[in-house]
Amino acid sequence: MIRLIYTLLGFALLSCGSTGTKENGASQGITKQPTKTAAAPVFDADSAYTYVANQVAFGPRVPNTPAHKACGDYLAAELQRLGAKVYQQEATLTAYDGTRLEARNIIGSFDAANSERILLFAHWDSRPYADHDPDPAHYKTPIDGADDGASGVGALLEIARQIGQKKPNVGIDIIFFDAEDYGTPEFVNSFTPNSWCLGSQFWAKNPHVPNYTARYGILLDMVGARGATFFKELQSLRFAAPIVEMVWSVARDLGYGKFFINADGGAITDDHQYVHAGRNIPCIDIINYDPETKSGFADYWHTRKDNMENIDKETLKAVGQTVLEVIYRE
Ligand code: AHN
Ligand code: ZN
Repeated sequence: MIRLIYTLLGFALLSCGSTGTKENGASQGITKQPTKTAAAPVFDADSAYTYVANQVAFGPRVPNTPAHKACGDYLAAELQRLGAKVYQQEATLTAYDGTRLEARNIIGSFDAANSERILLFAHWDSRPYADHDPDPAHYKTPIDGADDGASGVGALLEIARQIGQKKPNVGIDIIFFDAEDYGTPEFVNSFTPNSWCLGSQFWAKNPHVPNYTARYGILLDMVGARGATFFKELQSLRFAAPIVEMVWSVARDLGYGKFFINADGGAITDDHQYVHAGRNIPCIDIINYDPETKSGFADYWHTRKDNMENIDKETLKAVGQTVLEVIYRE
């Protein structure tokens, strides 16, 4: 049995001090008792939802398919339209079974001349297999990936739209990584190391800008499902504890404590690990995870149920507004 989630022992949790507060400005569409005012724009959850739906409408974004190509073109064009400098990084990557994947990382840079940068990222491909589906007849059915894939990208496109309208103090890079979710399926009995996160592995070795770095990175992975919970992911705590504490504290300030749980979750193999390992950028993963469940992931995970029915604007809002607030406090 392949162990994707594991527990880290002997792990020291660092706490960072309080985050800065700003005393100016009116509350801007923040739900539930804002305790701090901020200059962050309002994250429009309807817009983010539409961005999620637009991706799903292409069909499963499985590498080497027309839907994947068309959606990639859409994402690049949209980033450009919103004012980003767009880089498209194409690579042929080898999957666990030897399949050659025509992959594309899509990068949008805002305020590219600014040397102070924050990196935001998500994966835009969707899983070719419903290998956790209750019905084994569907193990090889590609999933919609409304949450697993499209939600993070949708939230980041809405963040890009806001950044394009109001420039923050820091430069922002948004990366949509490809081929994250083509990892060895449950129905295959062999283990291939590093079969997940192929796009981020490639980028970490070949960044779009030589010697690329950023203050820190935030990964949005499965950030749109109804009833999602974001526990503090253990690799994030290990390498970027102050960022985790800052983000979770901002979320609590904004009234989103029911999503951002003030407790440790599991350690998850995800794009943030490769970005950290390859570029030495401290990265955190905001990911729907529940340490109480069997796999740690929700019941729709890698099943046909990960469709638009699964998406809740309230969850998108909690994550999107929190990330915007973090950016505009810099
Ligand atoms: C693994 O299952 C190895 N990692 C979870 C990362 C992931 C998959 N995120 C979405 N799908
Ligand atoms: Zn997945």
